[in-house]
Amino acid sequence: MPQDLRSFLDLVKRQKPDDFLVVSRPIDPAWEITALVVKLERERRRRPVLLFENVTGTRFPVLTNLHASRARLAAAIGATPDRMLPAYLRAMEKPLPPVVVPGGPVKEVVLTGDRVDLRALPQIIHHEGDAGPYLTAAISFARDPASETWNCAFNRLMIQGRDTTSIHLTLGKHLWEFHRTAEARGEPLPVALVVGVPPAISLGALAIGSIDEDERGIMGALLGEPLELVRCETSDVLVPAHAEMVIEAEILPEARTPEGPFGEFTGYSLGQRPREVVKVTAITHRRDAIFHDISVAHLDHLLLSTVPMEANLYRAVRAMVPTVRAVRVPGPFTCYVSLEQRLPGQAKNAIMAVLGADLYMKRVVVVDHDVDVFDDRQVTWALATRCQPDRDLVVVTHARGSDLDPSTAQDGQTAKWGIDATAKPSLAGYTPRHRVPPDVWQRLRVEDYLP
Ligand SMILES: Cc1cc2nc3c(=O)[nH]c(=O)nc-3n(C[C@H](O)[C@H](O)[C@H](O)COP(=O)(O)O)c2cc1C
Ligand SMILES: [Mn+2]
Repeated sequence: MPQDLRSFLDLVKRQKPDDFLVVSRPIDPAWEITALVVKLERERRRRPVLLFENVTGTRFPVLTNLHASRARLAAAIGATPDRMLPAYLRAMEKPLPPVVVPGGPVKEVVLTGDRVDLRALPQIIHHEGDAGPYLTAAISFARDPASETWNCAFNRLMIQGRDTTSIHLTLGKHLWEFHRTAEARGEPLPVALVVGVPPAISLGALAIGSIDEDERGIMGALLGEPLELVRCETSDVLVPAHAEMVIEAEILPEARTPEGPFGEFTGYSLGQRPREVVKVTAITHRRDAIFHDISVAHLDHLLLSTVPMEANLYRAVRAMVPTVRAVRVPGPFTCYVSLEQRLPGQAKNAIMAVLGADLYMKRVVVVDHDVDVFDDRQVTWALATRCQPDRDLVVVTHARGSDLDPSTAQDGQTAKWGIDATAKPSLAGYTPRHRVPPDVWQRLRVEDYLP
């Protein structure tokens, strides 16, 4: 799979021309881009990749909504939508380490010193109440100050000046951990913020695992070849050679600035907090760079996050319960699991596996394998008819979750709950479901009764 965004856009144009919409009419980056994305989805049921050629206040074209279709995400890793989970699991199991190359198109333009200017980039404001323009498609690349471990993640960046942004580091996540290590030494943390890569790289960045696991290896496995990296101009950080743009920077020690509110995946505009400060040391980009934006809190964002989450949770549950059938993340902080329970108690183990495997998970529902977790009505039915809350509800208090959950007490300290909605003592021994006798079902043909 090619390592650049453009080749993937060409693939979309070739395979599904209706999925690619070029807009030449001028558009205001304040709210108009998000408004168009959401209206296309709600009023026309369309989720195309959008390329805005003429964005007010900038010379960079803006690309958004790239990830708003599961078929597109699957194509980006050489799979079909129903084979995406196994393809992702294979990449997690067999990462391909990256390689360093001498140069690449991301270095066509190199801006350092006074020539750095974040205000020349598209100043995209996504939702009402957002504190300012944000970069939403930047992937952070950083090395642990205390080891050779590398980490990649998406982190929202609020543009705060010519060479300054703030960054949202989820408390307890890996980049937050690296920054705390650097800060304890009184040092800045070198970081590169990579904008404009194909979905295979973005999906790899979102892999959830131990802090020792290198997302760059998963990116390589998803691409089908080692990720090619080049060294930054102002630090030793390594970045994808074929990206559209790289913002080289440092996260400062002992500096905080107000960040947010910002409309987020939770469905709320929230979270003004003192957050870490990023000083930009260089910007490098392709000569005709495309500026990639993620339509945050809409399908572009939600579908992209869900694939890696479901893969990780499936892997975690399967380590406990070999007969797990399916895992779905239907919304924020929520997971549904279906399994073929061979022994009483396996549903509870699945609950513990999910809550232990993902910081964000807060509610888990476990159902038997006859329930389709991709159908909310079936899950609701199982909850109503196979569950006694005094027996089947597990509550864990004072755990850690997302600091973007408005119901949490302090910055993400949260209770978590799991519901065992499997039939007890077993599905085989449970009250039978209603059905028409099978011989009648086989025999009767609808067309015989229609005019
Ligand atoms: C579009 C998008 C924006 C995101 N923004 C943030 C963010 O601002 N802060 C954050 O901590 N995580 C953010 N995330 C989630 C992290 O990237 C994700 O949890 C990642 O797995 C964390 O990496 P880690 O497990 O290596 O710590 C975002 C994800 C997406 C898809
Ligand atoms: Mn990580």
